[in-house]
Amino acid sequence: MHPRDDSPSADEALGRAAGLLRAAERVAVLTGAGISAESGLPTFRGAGGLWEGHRVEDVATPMAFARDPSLVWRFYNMRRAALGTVQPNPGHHALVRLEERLGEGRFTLITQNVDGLHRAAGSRRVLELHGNLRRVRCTRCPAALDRGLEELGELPRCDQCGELLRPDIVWFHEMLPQDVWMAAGRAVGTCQCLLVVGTSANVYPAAGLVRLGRDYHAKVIEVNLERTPASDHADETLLGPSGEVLPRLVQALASGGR
Ligand code: BJW
Repeated sequence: MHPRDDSPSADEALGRAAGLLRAAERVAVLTGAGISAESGLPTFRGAGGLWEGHRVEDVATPMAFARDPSLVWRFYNMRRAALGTVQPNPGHHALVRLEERLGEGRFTLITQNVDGLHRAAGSRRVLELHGNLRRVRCTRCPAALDRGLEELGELPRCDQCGELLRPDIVWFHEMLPQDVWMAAGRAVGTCQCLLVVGTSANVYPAAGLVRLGRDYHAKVIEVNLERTPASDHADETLLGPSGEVLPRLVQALASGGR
C-alpha cells in the first residue's frame, strides 16, 4: 500500500503545481503504466509486475518472436483478454478534464501505454509511443489493422498474404513510429508545462522526453508513488496514486480561475 501524502507541504506542492499548469499556454503529458495500475493492470517493474511472471526479454523483442512466436502470442493474448476486464480510472478521467479545459491545440497526451485506456476515457489528442494491444500487423506485407479484443489464436495469419501477424507493439531493439515520435518531440519542445505520470522513466527514448522538456524550459510536474530518475528534472514531485492526485490537481487548477 502506498498511502497518499496528506501533509501540509504536499498540499502546498499541489497548489504550486496547479499554478504551473495555469501559467502554461501549452501542456504536454507523458504517462506510463502507473496511471493504469488503479484500473487493475499490472505495471512492468512493480511487485506483481508483468516482468516477474515473464522475463521481458523472453516476450518483448523481435528476437523472441522469431524464436518462439507462440509464446509471444500467448503473452499478448493474455494481455488483450485482460483489457476486456478493465475500465479507465479517475486519473485517466482527470486528464480528459484537463484537455477539455485547455482546448484544442494546447494539450497533447503522450503515452507509453498500449492499453488504449486514455482514448477509452475520452482523451482526444493521444500519441501512443509504444503501439496498441488491439492492433496487429503483418510480418511480411503492409497490412495493419485494429482487431479489437477478438480472440486471435496462437499463431494468427494475415488475411492478405497468409504470413504470420504480430502485435503492433514497439518491442525492445525496435524504433518507435517516426511520425508519432516527432509529434511527441514537438509537443514537449513547445509546451510550458510537462506533466509526467506513473512512469519509472527508465525506458528510452520515451524517458528522454523529460530532459527534452526541461532543456526547452518547460516546468515539469511529476506524479508517482515514488521518486524516479525524472524527479531530478521535476519542479514539483507529487507523491501518491495518480487516481487520487490527478483529480485533486485538476480540481485545484479549476478552483484557481482562468
Ligand atoms: C504509479 C502508480 C499509481 C505505479 N500512481 N504511479 C539494452 C538492451 C536492449 C535495449 C536497450 C539496452 N539499453 C538501452 C536500450 C534501449 C531500450 C531501453 O530503454 N531499455 C532500458 C530498459 C534500459 N529501448 C528500446 O529498445 C527502444 N527502442 C530503441 O531504443 O530503438 C533504438 C534501437 C534500435 C535498434 C537497436 C537498438 C536500439 C524501444 C523501447 C520499447 C519499450 N517497450 C515496452 C514493452 C512493450 C511491450 C508490451 O507492452 O508488451 O514498453 S518496455 C515497457 O516499459 C513498456 C512500457 O511502455 C515501458 C515503460 O515502462 P513504464 O510505463 O515506465 O512502467 P514501469 O512499470 O517501469 O513503471 C511504473 C511506474 O508507475 C513506477 O514508477 C511506479 O512507481 C509508478 N506507479 N502505480 C502513480 N497508482
